[in-house]
Amino acid sequence: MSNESLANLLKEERRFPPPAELATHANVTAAAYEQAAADRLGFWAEQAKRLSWETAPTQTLDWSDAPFAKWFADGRLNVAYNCVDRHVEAGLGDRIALYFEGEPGDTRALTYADLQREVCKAANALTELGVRAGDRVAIYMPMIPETVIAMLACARLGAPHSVVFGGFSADALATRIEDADAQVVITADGGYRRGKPGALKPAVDEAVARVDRVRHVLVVRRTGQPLEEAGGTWHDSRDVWWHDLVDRQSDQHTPEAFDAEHPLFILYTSGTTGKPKGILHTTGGYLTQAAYTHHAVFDLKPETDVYWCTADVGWVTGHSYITYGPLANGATEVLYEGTPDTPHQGRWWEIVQKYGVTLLYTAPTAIRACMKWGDDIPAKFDLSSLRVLGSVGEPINPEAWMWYRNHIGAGTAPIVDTWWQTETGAMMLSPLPGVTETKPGSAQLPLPGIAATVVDDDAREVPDGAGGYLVLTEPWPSMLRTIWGDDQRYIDTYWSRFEGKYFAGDGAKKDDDGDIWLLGRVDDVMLVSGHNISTTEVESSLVSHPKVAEAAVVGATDPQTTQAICAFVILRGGADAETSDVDASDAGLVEELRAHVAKQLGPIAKPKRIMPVAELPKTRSGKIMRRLLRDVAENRDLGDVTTLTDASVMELIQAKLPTAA
Ligand code: 6R9
Repeated sequence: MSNESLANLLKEERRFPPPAELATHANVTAAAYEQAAADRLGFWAEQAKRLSWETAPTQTLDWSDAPFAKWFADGRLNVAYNCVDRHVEAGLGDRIALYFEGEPGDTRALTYADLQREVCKAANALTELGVRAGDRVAIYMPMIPETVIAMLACARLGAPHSVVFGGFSADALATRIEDADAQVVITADGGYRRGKPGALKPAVDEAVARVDRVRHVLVVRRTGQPLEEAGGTWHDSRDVWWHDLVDRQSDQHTPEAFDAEHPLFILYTSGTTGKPKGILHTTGGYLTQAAYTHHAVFDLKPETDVYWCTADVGWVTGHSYITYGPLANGATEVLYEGTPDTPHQGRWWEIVQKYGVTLLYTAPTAIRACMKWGDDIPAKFDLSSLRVLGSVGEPINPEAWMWYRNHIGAGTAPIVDTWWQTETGAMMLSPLPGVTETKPGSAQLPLPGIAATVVDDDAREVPDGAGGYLVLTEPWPSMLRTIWGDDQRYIDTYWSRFEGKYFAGDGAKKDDDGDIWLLGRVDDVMLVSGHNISTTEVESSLVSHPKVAEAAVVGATDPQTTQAICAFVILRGGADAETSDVDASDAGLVEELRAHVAKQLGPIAKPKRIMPVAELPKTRSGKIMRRLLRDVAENRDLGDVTTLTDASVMELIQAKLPTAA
């Protein structure tokens, strides 16, 4: 960003107070903010009591070696015991932990007692394979119960896992196995996606052949596809079937307590440049914040709620809000293997109806896809069980927020827009459903115990109504501890831009009430005629037009204005830009959209070019990859496309741009 704050263009006046009933019975009230403000560390020490410690901590934060934090350092605990055994001991063994829904329609329900037996067997199996505390284990799986069981079995043994998203290539898997030096890999023959079995084991074979350090590969049979047909090979000395090894183990296993700062997992995030960063999370602080935020932000009532997070376990959202937070809280949750539109575009809503889901956590990209498919699809299902709706992953455009509230939440369920990162480990900014008067499109304020603000280039806090950079001004329990094997990169990436503050890399603004709005990654901010303009605000303005379902905006180099705003839009109602009568040549619609943005945000934000497209390039966790669109808009060869969900999307977009200049 240049030496001028981010412009504050979008004005949003709509306000939604919490439902009275929810507010009356809310787990967390406004008092939490006051308690945490009066004694932040005392507040977190109190939250740590949600966990069962073998040795309770007497210390809270040790920041003497900043930015390397230690939380609850003299406490000892076992994460798997906290997520499973203690609930069984408390008499809740018959409560459902996981309702598994396979994409082909197969189902399984695991109680906490079932989960305890499975986790114990898996821990015994890993022990037989030689896994010891401190050893790293790579997990490359579809979304099935064994994935959660494998993570918990690793945690039980104190063996940090590195989950690699099942959609990643052999190459990405090899890099991650190598960086973490994992010697055991847990995988499956495959999983179901879009109505078909997709193989995983062949990619493991390829990756393992390349790294040459892996001793064992433990393979769950999920699809039953013949391995050779899928291009894989079985290595007798290395590979072992889960059902051969795990099923014959004892279902008893005594958990050992580990130090609060014992590593729990490594999760890789790919930045735009350089090799992926292995984000390291540890035990006590991580679990404390994952459990507290899940309790507070979803208002979880474990006796009655049915919770569903649609993320993949390969992302941090799946770690903190499928595996660790909900299970630490004794929740009942849905685990769904497949895609939202298989076999039909109402699949998610059918699942909500079937299980009576009360708390739903999903991403703006999915909400916008549902908007595009049409209002009539969710209308066919009974969604009346839903009482809190969560969003994560990207800024949620105000119109997508309104659609989510009205069409999924019956116009009454509060939306919690949760801002956080792989690095933060757990939620950081979010409304509280029983307290906050919500605003469409804003994550609003730091959670109790979290300190965040918006600063300008000189690290000065911006006044209300101004924009800048989001920073975290105090350490928090679930913060990353370092980048695996690269302390210097940890310091350089997060703690060097502003002295003593964590730099999140996101642009943000404060509104007139001091509430925070996320405005996209700092790398994506556009500079137009001397003004810094947020991609998010222009995109949200486009999405507020009734004909637009989704928009991606980039700044392309321009001789007159430094950068010119270029927008790529997906039209609503399933209108496919390939087949509909509206396309790039439809000057009428393009003019209408340009005028709409100019009217809403001012002439400075009026896009120079608008191109209707059928799809947008997304990362596999659903975030728009603006970098690639910038390459297209500037007529450059495309950079790295390996993390794209579907690389052919870029060909389609390029084919639509004969006049790009
Ligand atoms: C949890 C997760 C982190 C980046 C983050 C920001 C964006 C996530 C957001 C949001 C606006 C929200 N982001 N949640 N932006 N509002 N509610 O997504 O982690 O994959 O590491 O991504 O995602 O840009 O910096 P991760």
